Amino acid sequence: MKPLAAFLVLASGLLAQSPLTLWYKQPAKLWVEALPVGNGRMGAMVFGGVASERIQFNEATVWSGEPHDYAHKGAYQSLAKIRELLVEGKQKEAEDLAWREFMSDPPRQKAYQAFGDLILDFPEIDESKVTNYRRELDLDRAVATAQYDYQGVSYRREVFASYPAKAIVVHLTASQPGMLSFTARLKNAHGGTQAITSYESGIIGPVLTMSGQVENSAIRFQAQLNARLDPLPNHYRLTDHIEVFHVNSATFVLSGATNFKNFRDVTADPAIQNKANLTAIGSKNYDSLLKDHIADHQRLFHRVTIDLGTSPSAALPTDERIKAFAGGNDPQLIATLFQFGRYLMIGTSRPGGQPANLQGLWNESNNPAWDSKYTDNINTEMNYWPVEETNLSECQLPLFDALKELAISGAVTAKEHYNAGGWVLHHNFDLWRGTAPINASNHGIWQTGGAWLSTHLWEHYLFTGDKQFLKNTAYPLMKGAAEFFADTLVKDAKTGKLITGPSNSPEQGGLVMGPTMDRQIVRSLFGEVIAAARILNIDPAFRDKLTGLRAEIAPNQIGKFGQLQEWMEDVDDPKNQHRHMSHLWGVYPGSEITPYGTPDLFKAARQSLIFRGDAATGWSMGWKLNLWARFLDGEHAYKILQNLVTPASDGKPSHAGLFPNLFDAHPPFQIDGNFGATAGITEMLLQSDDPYATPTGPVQTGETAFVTLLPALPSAFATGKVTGLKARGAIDVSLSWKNGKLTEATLESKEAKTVKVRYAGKEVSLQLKPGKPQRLGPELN
Ligand code: FUC
Repeated sequence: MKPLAAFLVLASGLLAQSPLTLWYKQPAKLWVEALPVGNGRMGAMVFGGVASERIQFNEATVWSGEPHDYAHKGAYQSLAKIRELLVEGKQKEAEDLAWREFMSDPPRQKAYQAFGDLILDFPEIDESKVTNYRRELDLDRAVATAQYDYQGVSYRREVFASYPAKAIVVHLTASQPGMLSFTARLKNAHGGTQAITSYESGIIGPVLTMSGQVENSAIRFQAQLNARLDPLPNHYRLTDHIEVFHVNSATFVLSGATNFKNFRDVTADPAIQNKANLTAIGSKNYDSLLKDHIADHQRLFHRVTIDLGTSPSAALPTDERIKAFAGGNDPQLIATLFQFGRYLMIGTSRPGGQPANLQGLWNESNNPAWDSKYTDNINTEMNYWPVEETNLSECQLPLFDALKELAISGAVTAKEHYNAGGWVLHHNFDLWRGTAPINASNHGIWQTGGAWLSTHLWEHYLFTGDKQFLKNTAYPLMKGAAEFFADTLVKDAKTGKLITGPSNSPEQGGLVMGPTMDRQIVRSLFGEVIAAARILNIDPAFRDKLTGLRAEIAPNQIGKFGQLQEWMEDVDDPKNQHRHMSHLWGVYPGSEITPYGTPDLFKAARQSLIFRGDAATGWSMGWKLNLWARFLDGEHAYKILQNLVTPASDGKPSHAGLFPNLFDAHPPFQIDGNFGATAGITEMLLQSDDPYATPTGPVQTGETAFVTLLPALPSAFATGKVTGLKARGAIDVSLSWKNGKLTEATLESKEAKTVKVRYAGKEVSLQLKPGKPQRLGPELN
C-alpha cells in the first residue's frame, strides 16, 4: 500500500471511532435514515443516494394558515358555570359546555409543512458496480458526506446548512477531472408550481427558481438554487432543471424564504430575501463558505466536550450500534447521543428564527403528526431542557421571541376566556401564535403553558446572570403570566386553598379543578416573579400580593399508595402507566420537591415514578431519564437509557427508541426525545438546582450556587470527562472521574460567588473569585 492510501485507511478507521460521527455503509432509503443539517431557519435531510441523491429541505415558516386571532369571543361568560359543574362532580357536563362555549375558534391550529426536494440524478451510474460506499454526519463540522468509488473514480458529496450564508450548500467532487455529469432539479412539496430558470445579475452561475404557495394559506414561498460549476461555460444546459456535463466539481447554494414577517404580518417578499442571500455570498468559493460555516458551528459546539469511555462497539456503523446497545457495552454511543442533541439544537434554533417545533425544523410531510406544531404541555419545554446546561444559551432566544408574541395573543385569550389580565397559553401554539384551548375540552383546557414557558425565562437568567435580559425581556413576560393567575386562582371548595381551574393534568383524567402540576408551576412562577422583582428592585406591591397568594396555593399531597397525588383528590391508580408524569414536574424540571428540603414528598414522587414503569414513548423516556437522575439513581437512569437506545424500526412495527439516524421515536419522530436525552445525560453528571428547596420557600436566585457533581453516575460510565457545562449561577463546570470516583472538578464564575458543592453525600462551600478557575480534587472523595 502506498503511504497516502495507508494513511487514508488509517484515517477512516479513526473517523469511525469518533464519538462525533454518525456513519453508515448504505444510502438512506427512509427519511429517518437520512442525515439532518440545519441553520436554524432552513433544514435538510440528506439521503446519500448514488444514482439519485435526495436532499429534502424545509424552511421554518412554511406553514398552513394565516394571521388569525383564535380567541373565542365572550367565552368567559361560561367560565363560572364550567367551574360550578366541576365542583358538583359533573365532569361530563362541564366538558360538554366547555366544548360548546370555551374552545379556540376554530378548535384546531395549523400545521408545519414540507418545502421541497433538491434531486441530483446520475443516470449513467450502475449502482451494482459501486464500491467503498460510506455516508456520514460529522457533528464536529456539521457536514453530511457521501462517498464511493465507481470505475476507478472516487466521488464525494458534502452538504451543510450555513447560518452565516443563510443557505444550504452542496458540493460534489470526483478524483479525476471532468467526471461529473448529472442533472439537478427542484421538486415542490406543494404541487402545481413549476421550477423555472432565470439568470440573476450579481450571482455567479445559473439560478433555478421554484415558487409557490401553501394550499389554502397565506404563506407564499420561493426557493432558489444557484449552480456554480467548474468549469462553467458550455458545461450545462437549462430546461426546467440544470443538466451538468463533465465538470470537475459543482457547488450548489440553495436559499429558501417565505412572505412571513411575524404572526400578524405576511408582507415579506421571499424573492428579495433569496436574492439578498445569494448576492451576499457573491464570489465566495466553496472552501470559504465551508470555513465560515465550520467556524460558526464550532463557536457553539466546541463549548462542551464529553468522554464516557469507549469499547470495541465504537468501530461499528451507527445503525448497528443502536441495535447492539441494550445488550452490549457502548458508552461512547451515549456521548454521541448527547452531542447529537446539541448538534440538533444548533441546527434548529438560532437567534432570529422560529423555536424548535415537534420535529425541530425537519419535516417531510404536509400533514405531519400533531401538525408538527408546538405542544407545550411538555414537548416544547423539553426541547429546551438541555440548552442552558450544555452551554448553548443563545439557542433559546427564538423561544423567547415567540413568548413575546404569545403574550400578545395570550392577553386576548385571557380577556375573552377568563375576563382576566396578564396572558395565558393553553396546551398548543402554532406559527400564528394561537393560545386558546384546542382539540377537545378534556385536555385542551390546560392553563399553565405560558406559566411553564415563563419559568424558562427565569432559568435563562439563572444560567447567564444577565440582568439586562431579566429586566427587559424576562420580567415583563413573567409578570404578565403571573398576573393571569393572580386574577384567576379560585378557592378550592373543600380546603379553601387556592387552585387553578378549569384545567387538566396533561392529558388524562379529564377536565378538573386544581391539578397538582398547575399548582406546582404557578407556585414556582410566583416565586420567580417575586425574586426577579426583588433583584430589579421594582413592583413591591405586586411582590407582596404574590407572596400572599403563593402561600395559599393548595400544597402537594401524599396519597393512599404512598404516591404523590396527581389531583386534589386521592384518585391515582397505581397501575396507571400513562406517558405523562405531570405531577412530578415539581421534581424535574421544577425543583420544589427535593431530597433535603422535602424528603417525604421526594419519596412519594419516587413512588409515583415507580408506578409509571420504565417503558414509555420517546419523550416520556426522556423525562424519566431526567427524573431518575434527580432521584440520584444512576443505575435506574441507565436502565431508561437502555430502553431509549433501542431500534425504533427494525422490520417490525415502529416503537419508541431511536431511528437509524439517531432521531428519537415517539413514534413517530419527535425531537423532544433527543433533547430530553441530552438533558438527562447531563443531569446524571451535574445538577445545579437547590437540593434544599421547598414549595413555599424562596426560589433559587443564583446569588448562592448549588452544584452536585456526578449525582447519578452509573457503573457503565466508570471513567470519563466532561468540560464546559453550565450550572445555575452562571458557573462553568468541568469534571473528570475514574473507576466511578471523581478525580477533578473545575468551577469558574465571572463574578465572586459562594458555591455549595456536593459530591457523594458530602458538601463543601467554595468561594469563587471572578475569572479564577478553582480546582477540587481527591479531598472530595
Ligand atoms: C402530547 C403527548 C403526545 C405527543 C403530542 C405531540 O399530546 O401526549 O404523546 O407527544 O403531545
